[in-house]
Amino acid sequence: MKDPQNLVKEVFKKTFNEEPLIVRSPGRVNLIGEHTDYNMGYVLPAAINKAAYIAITKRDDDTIFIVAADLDESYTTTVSSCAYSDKGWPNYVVCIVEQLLKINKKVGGFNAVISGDVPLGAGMSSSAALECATAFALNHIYGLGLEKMQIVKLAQKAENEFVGVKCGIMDQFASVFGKKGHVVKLDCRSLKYEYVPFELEGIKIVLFDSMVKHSLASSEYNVRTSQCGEGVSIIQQKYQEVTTLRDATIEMVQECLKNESKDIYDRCKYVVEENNRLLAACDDLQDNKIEDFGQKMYETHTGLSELYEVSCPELDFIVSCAKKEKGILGARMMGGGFGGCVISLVREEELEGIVKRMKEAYYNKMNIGMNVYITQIEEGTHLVK
Ligand code: GAF
Repeated sequence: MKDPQNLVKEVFKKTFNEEPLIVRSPGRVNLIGEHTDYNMGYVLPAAINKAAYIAITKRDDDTIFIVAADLDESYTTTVSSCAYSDKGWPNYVVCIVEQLLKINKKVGGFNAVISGDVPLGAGMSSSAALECATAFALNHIYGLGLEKMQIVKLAQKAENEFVGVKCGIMDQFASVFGKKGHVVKLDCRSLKYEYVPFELEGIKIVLFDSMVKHSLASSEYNVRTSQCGEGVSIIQQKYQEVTTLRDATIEMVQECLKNESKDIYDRCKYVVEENNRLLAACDDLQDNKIEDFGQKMYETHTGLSELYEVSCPELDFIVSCAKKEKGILGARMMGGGFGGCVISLVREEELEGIVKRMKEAYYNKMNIGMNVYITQIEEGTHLVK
């Protein structure tokens, strides 16, 4: 595959005969803290070495002309109509223009070429990456004066409204605020964040891609958000101070939800436990207890699989194989679920053998060829030129 940064540059020059501005916006991993963001808890993501790229220049008219370099396709609409396309891909750009207009930002036409190497549907936030790249680029060329956090919120709103997923803020935040060599501990309620160094000697963050595309993800995701909301309303009848699951304790969940439907009880139990687990995992990091951190990743997977029920047989199988490998410190499904990747921490000296065995085991059991990504933690959204 051609380097996407060079690709957008070349295709732009060939198509428009101009020197574009180029923005890189990365995909993300999340070490621990899954399905906690929309419950106003904590997350621990990082931006990675796979990203969406947009090459862009202003136009004098109202036209939006977008080229998808990888697909060799183009799409034209106007700012005033912001018409969506049946092709799908242009909409991740158009939805951002739509959101900018909604907050009365003056955007004119533009030429753009997009590309990227964030695998689609693998739970690494390819859509958030493209949306953030677009918002950042338009902010720059049209001098809209948006702060980074406003870009994050705008891109999240675009995903909520256009994709129809009531997602939290983690993916867009990680893409924009990521920092090389660090994970970001984000408090999703106050939006206060802290950069925590994550350069572990001899340990790699490895993603095992189940290659299962998460078709259930949007609908079941929204079911989970409302089940959590239902749990909160019940707890609130006794404890008025609880406005989100972030405020609830395990004791409150036991007391108020034990006699409710198993779904509500299990979902809420998982979220409260996961939030506590993340805080304990951050202490492990600080104390350099990386084995303990890894164990918590396994516990998260069990919670996501058995209580939150967002895993699938393929992800469960990958995690069960990981548990047999001494060189893997921890592994769990990552992101919304129902497919996508397992994130793991792997000892570098054993990496080669582990990758080989994991691929073989997966193929033998599922008859699916697995992709493996060895990630590095990189900077968040920025101009590359
Ligand atoms: C998806 C969502 F977009 C995030 O906001 C987050 O909720 C995640 O699933 C689960 O932690 O990636």
